Amino acid sequence: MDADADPQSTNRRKPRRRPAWLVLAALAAGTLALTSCQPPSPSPPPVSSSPPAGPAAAGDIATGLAAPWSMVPLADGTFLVSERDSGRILEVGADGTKRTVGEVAGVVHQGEGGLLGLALHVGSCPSQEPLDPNNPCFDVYAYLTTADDNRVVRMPLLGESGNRGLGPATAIITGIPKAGNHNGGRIAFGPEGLLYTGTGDAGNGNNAQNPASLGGKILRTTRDGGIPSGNPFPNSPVWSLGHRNVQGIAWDAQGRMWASEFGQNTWDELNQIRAGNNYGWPVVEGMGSDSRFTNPVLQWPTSEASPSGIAIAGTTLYMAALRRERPGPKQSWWASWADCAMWHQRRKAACLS
Ligand SMILES: [Ca+2]
Repeated sequence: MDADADPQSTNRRKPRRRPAWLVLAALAAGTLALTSCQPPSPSPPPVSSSPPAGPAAAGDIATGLAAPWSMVPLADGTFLVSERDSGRILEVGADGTKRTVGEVAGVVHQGEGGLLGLALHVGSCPSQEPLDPNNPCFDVYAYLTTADDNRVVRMPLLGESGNRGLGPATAIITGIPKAGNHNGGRIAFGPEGLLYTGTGDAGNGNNAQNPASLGGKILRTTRDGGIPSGNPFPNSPVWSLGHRNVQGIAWDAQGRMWASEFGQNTWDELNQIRAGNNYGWPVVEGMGSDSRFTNPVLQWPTSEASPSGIAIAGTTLYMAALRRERPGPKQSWWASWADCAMWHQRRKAACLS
């Protein structure tokens, strides 16, 4: 969730309101999904505002979660869910049962900072050598705000379904700027198995254009935090720059990377991410004519939606978004399947084919 959407944010463009009820929706609850596709066009394709013809809401899976921010599926059908404010990771069963797996040490919740993104990767399994391919062990990666910075840590996921716990945390990436808002926070492993981390400008747009800052970037590292070969800048984890607040990253079947961008006053964006490219913030918001910067593939007025998590199924990109109720005929809230902290009233579409 972007800080702009947080009631405590001091830099939001409009007040947002979170529903009193929090719902972890099923995948089928993709009511907020972005389903209408437009043919590729050299100019930004129009954003559909028509109701999606895709998945229908299946109902609540789990309620009573405190600012759930990220969730990752496990092979047994359960989900790991991060609670931003409490710093807890929970396992949530398909029947809605909730259980605390552990509390991530060092989480300091302030504004939209706290325990944010989660990701899973096969771990090193020190007690299980050689690795049993039929019973791998996993590490949980978590992006969190601490007293000093934003960082990514790794913890062994212990135990079995219904009895899971967390091993000790190892810092993987440290020194990402923190603030009350624009903390970024989305992490995911790309198709080649490397770790991508979306950061925010921490309320200081200069960070996004400063190659020495980890703020306002998408980072690419090894699972240990090292700099992999092929990164665009020497000895740097920076994969792309010029971002305001990246809270959604995903890859399509062709291996192309996409990211959502939460705009300030004018345009939200969907960007196709390429190594070394500069996406313009804070010099340009939305489409521009400066050849130094890469324009978004899609943009829409910030009054329509506030984008966060994204996911791709087939050629449809689903984007969770938050928007307060508008004047006029009352519309319903929909729960996001992509990120349970996100809500929206409008659907955004992107055709990736
Ligand atoms: Ca941009």
